[in-house]
Amino acid sequence: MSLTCFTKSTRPFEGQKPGTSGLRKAVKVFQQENYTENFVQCILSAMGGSLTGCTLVVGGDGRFFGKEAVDIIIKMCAANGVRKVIVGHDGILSTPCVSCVIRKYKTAGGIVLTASHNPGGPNADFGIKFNISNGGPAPDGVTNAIYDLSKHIVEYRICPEVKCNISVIGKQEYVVDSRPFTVEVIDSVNDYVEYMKEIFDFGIIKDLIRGASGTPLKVLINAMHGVTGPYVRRIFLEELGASADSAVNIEPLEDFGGHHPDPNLTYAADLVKALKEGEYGFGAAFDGDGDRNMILGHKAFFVTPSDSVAVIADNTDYIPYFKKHGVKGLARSMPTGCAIDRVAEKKGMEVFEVPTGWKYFGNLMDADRLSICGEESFGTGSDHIREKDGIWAVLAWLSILAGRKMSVEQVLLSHWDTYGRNFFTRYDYENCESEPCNKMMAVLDAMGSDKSMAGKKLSYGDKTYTIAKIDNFEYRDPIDGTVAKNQGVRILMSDGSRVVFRLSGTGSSGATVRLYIESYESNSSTFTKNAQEVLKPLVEIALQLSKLTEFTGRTLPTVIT
Ligand code: VG1
Ligand code: CO
Repeated sequence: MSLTCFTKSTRPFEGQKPGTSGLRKAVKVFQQENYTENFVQCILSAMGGSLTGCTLVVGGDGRFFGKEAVDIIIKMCAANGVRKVIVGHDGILSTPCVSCVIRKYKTAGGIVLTASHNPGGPNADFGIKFNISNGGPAPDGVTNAIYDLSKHIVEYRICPEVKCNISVIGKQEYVVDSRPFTVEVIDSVNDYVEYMKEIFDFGIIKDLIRGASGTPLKVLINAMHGVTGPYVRRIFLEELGASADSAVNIEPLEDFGGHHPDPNLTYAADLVKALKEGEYGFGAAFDGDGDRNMILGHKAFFVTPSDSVAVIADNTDYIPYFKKHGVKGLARSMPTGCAIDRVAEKKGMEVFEVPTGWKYFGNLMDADRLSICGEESFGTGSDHIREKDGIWAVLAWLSILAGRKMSVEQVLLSHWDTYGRNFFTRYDYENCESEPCNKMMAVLDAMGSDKSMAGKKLSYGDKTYTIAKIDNFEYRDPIDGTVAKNQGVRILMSDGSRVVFRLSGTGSSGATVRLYIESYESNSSTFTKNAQEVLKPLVEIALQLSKLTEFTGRTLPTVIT
């Protein structure tokens, strides 16, 4: 029996503009009649000629409203001429896994249902992201096209008769408008785990954990009730033989247990606390959709994400994937600390500075100019896929610890010994009012064209910095020439220290100001100092210069990392 499709008329919704990583809004916004359907139709329509007969991957981080969204997407894919949809079991696929599956099965792209590190549940956030055929987040050209379509949409296509049970693994076949249509529900972790076993030597990591040649390494992995739970169970407990108490919060929950599924020192405080007690030698946490990671050593020794990616880039000899494929180049997002630049310089490699957001790395990887990259926001990854990858980062770290026979702290100390230390911190002022934040950014932006700023001396306590240059970061993609403007105001000091201000593009309401501070030290007596103390003068200078408290009314940040 051929199922019938319908064209339903609709009206545009305002603000369906994807941000740094997809469209993120309150669940209640997505639940409005036609809201989700409109956006999905715009994604499908933006695919143009590649839509008919294609295969798409659909999955998400298991948050509230995810299953409803999967159902809508399947019904709309059926009606829009898609040939096949590959869905994660129960709708569960981590963001890196979606990227892996898109690439492995050479599909036209995928739709990821997540608001990543934003809280979930009926009163929290939902999100929809589109990934293209390279497995990476859609570039600006595509998301702009989706947004333009959303402003003029008058109808969408749906086939309500396609009833699909996503809790059963296997193929379900349909005939829709006389065309065959297939939904294949896949195991959420198999493809990803197989790939990780190709990239890393699981035997070596297993030996490290069980202490085959010395003391066992006790690890604690916190999945924060996000999507990584099933991956953690399979990889760390079953494959790598870590004891059952090595993994916590591994049941994905629709509301992440009421927490922010964001692996940083504030929101993963329970991991920090457990590591401080000293029983564990290694700790890690992931965000809701599994693309972010936080790495801690014994006694909660904190590895900044900017250092983490630099260490991985410096130690690729311990990772079989890089021995096989080589390392073509390195990159970081603009606000990320510059530790990786030093590794690139020493190794004679290209290093790229791109705007915030993983979508800017994809072209460089596709052109074979980039292998390892990261963001200060706990994102680390490589060209094995086109998303940042939390579990990959942990496996990379464990491979390095095994190879170098050192603790996390020793690896960092040896890294700083070679390269010096880029002290880095980020202050987030979440949920501010938008207007005053926009004004503050405009004032900072104007400083860029104020000739009197260069050479200006700014002091706090006995520290004095001289402004070398202020600008608003602009990026020209070296591969396709597209230009991304207004990516954050940079205040560059004459000694190489940097202050960066930008507004978040992942919030669902209001504004979040991010203040990034970095300063470099080559004197080894400073390496073990507390970053907050070292950076305090520069933070204070940044706050005075921007008049942040006057504009936002905030005297303290919500999160410091
Ligand atoms: C934040 C981070 C950025 C990251 C993005 C998506 O964006 O700063 O580095 O790529 O989140 O991460 P913003 O615009 O809020 O600063 V995730 O884990 O949400 O996919
Ligand atoms: Co994420």
